Amino acid sequence: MEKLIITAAICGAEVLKEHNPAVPYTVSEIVREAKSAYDAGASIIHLHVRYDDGTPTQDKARFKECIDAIKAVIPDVIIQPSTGGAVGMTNDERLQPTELNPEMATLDCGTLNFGGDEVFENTENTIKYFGKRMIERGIKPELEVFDKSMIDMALRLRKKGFINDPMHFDFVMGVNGGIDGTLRDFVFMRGSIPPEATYTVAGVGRYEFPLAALAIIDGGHVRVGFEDNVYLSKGVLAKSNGELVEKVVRLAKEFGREIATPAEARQILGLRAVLK
Ligand code: KMH
Ligand code: ZN
Repeated sequence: MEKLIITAAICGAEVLKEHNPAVPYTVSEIVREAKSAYDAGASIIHLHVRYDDGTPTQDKARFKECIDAIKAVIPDVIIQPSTGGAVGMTNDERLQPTELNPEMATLDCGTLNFGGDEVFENTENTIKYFGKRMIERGIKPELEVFDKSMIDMALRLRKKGFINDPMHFDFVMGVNGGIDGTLRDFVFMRGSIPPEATYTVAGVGRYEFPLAALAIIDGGHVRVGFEDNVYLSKGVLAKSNGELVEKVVRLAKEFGREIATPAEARQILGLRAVLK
């Protein structure tokens, strides 16, 4: 079985220090959390950035500052900026980090309710626009799918040339407004992608570790981190993103799955660095 790629979604756009005091806002806090995840075994950092007061931003300069600071400490880690940003941002605002030519970035494949009156909007034209940008810049999209219909949208847009093979999906499961995080849902999502595609699973809240275990057994990959869940176990806050990654590494060991280094993750995902 392929080695396990662990992605750490260290920050997100919505989770706050009120939820867990270790949620990073400042550049140095973001570096601290990225390093804790990397040291524990993460090869990819899924990155949102904030201003010092915690406000989410897609500002290119802030992304550059954070990426440079992370790379200064852990140069080989794969940085995967978010192009989802936060609910309500415009397309061009969200796309700013792609101007820095990262190896990967997220590509959200549909619109969904995001709690209360919030709608995370990704029309077909938005997905096409983002997909085209990523092809032009050689950025590997992580296809974020919050429901089965979003897999179908990604497959249609692949046929139309807006997404290239090999596809890499991120099943984000358990969001209020998206697909639930049950075993049945996981099997449905997993069975709906092409056989040659790779996937990672990001279980939200209490689904984080059960879904991680399923992906480990199945040969998929795993995302954990404060963006998705702030608890190490029921009622116990994680002290760092690294603690969440350590738990995945322990599970992987129990099931005999080795952990991929960033170089191995680049190979598995066919990132730009290995295609040259
Ligand atoms: N913050 C959410 C609205 C992504 O990173 O691409 C969107 C999100 C997805 O987190
Ligand atoms: Zn995100």
